[in-house]
Amino acid sequence: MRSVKRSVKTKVKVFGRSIPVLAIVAIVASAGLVSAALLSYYGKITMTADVKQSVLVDGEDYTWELTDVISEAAPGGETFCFKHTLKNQASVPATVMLVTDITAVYDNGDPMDSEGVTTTYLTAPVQLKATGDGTAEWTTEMANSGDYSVKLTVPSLTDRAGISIPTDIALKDITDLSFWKKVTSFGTKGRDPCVVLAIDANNDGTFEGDIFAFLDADKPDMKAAAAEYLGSDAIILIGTKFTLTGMDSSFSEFDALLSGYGVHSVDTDMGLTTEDSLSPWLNTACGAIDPTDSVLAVMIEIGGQNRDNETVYIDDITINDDTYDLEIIPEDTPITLQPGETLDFYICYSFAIDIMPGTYTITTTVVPE
Ligand SMILES: [Ca+2]
Ligand SMILES: [Ca+2]
Ligand SMILES: [Ca+2]
Repeated sequence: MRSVKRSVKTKVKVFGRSIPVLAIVAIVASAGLVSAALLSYYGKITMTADVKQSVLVDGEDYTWELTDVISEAAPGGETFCFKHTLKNQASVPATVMLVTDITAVYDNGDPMDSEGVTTTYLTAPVQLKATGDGTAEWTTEMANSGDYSVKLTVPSLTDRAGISIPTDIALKDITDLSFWKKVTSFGTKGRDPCVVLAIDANNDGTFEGDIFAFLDADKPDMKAAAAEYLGSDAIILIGTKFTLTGMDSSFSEFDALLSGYGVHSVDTDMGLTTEDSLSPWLNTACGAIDPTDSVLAVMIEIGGQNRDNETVYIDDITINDDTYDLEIIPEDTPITLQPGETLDFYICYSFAIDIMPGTYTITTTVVPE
């Protein structure tokens, strides 16, 4: 103790700074206290990364809320499709799944069954339509490509069922128009499916016709029916005059450009021809229809007075350079995106014609597998 007291007045230089010797003693004493412990580490290396989300939905990360808006107050009987994209920004494959959640409440806020609304995930905006007791549905019962095809059925002569694909191609630019079909049943009458071109004859950018309503209309006067159900627009109906003589044992290709055709608008009433080539006609002006008019949808359909108890499977629809393989993305099924891959997909919401009024909320969540 004495030596410590004596040292208090002595100044020593350490690292260029003058400190009392007492402090040095204290430091030494302090080191002496921990000299028996073990090192907890030899060194530290720290990395900081600004991590971005690997898979983006519509180019956005999880913090964005994406919405599909159906503006119609009464969507019963209709299908609405919305385009979205998935993009894998990572340098390794990423696997995701689409998960659907549906809730429904009555107008008074009480919860109710969400029956009557279905959600389908597609890789192309293919819409299925049916009237009467007709049905149009995705099926794995048989397929020409992949796992799926579309099954159309019409139990009676007053039912219709079809597939509609939005397009925007001038009539004169149609170079390829075909599909694969397999008719597996028909009753007293059966025919191959028809192709219907929805033509924007008045060039306003929309097709204002109701194809099924026009085809089902009483037609003592086709031009009057066109005025009522097609407005200022037009259709070309492509098909065969010949009834089927038997079922198809396998899928076969139907080339619409090598088939008969009828043309209908407010100023044209041309019944199904027996000619077997639509191609030259696509470059011929006829009343309101010009070769430069746009085809805004291609429909493949069965129904009407020429078919009963008919069932047909449709697959692989080719419209010029695009072939629609009619595959859906099943819910809860892994989708693998390669590095840098962008996948367009469509969410289609279908509402039953007799759906209960209320508020339906459908949420699609893109989750890591
Ligand atoms: Ca298919
Ligand atoms: Ca139009
Ligand atoms: Ca026109």
